Amino acid sequence: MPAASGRPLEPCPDIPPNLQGVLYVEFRTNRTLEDIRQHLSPLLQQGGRYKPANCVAKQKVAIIIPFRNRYEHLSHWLHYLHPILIRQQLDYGVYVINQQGDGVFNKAKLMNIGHTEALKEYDYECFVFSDIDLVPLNDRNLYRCSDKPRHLSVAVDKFNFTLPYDTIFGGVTALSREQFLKINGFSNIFWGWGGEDDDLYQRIVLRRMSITRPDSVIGRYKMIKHGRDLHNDPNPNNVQKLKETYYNIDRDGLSSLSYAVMEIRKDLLYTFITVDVQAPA
Ligand code: UD2
Ligand code: MN
Repeated sequence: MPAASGRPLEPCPDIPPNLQGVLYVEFRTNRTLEDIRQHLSPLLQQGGRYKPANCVAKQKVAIIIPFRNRYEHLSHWLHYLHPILIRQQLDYGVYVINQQGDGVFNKAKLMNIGHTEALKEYDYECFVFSDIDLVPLNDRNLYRCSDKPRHLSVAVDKFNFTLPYDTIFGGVTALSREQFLKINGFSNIFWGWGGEDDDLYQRIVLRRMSITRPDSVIGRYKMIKHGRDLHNDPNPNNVQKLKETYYNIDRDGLSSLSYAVMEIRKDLLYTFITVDVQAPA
């Protein structure tokens, strides 16, 4: 797009110039959406959209957040993440995918839905899938995609800032459109808590990819403390499903995704999409 002067914009630099490094993050303050909106209104566009004014962003990134009844977490996340993503000079949009009703939660299916709905709006080339309760402690942890699927939440305070196991791929991840298509997205059949992130990792390996991570200094995160939500109990069946990724990968995922959009609401800070995921009765 031409700049006001008529000259085309230069690409943004590889390393964004205004990063701060280590960040101070706390969740004791009560944050209202109205305060956050006021603060960010000159910068954002409806739907939680932003792009740098003075250069062409390296990537178009959709941030996908699975959601149900975590409004306080949403405020903290928006308060911290928008300024970070702006400093990272991304052309991005924030999509909160809200599961309607009180059926069993299905995080992975919400991720697939977010990917599909975001692509209807804009030509996103990178998808960052994030829990709502994870805030990075270092803004050098770029919310961009790389040549391999990337695990961003490497050192979470809840796990004493180490990886609880080597192949963990939950929390915050970044996959390009091509990488996500290659693995047919997430599985849709992991109802309740657990397993869907390990299944995603297995899909990546099955499609002969490997993952990358930032180091454990840059990849630090703080997780908002919470108990287990209602209707999201650990599901023992998911353990068996993890043994079947090889058989399911082609027939279960983006290729079999079925859902109904109930409402799309544009806030300045995010696009809120309420969906019926067709939970089992
Ligand atoms: C771990 C993983 C997470 C996910 C989960 C289940 C990390 C750091 N996190 O998180 O990525 O794989 O285990 O396997 O490894 N949510 C709602 N409302 C609900 C239930 C869930 O909004 O009622 C959303 C919300 O964005 C939340 C996410 O789903 O952050 C994951 O659920 P969780 O926070 O209960 O799971 P947790 O912390 O054990
Ligand atoms: Mn959590």
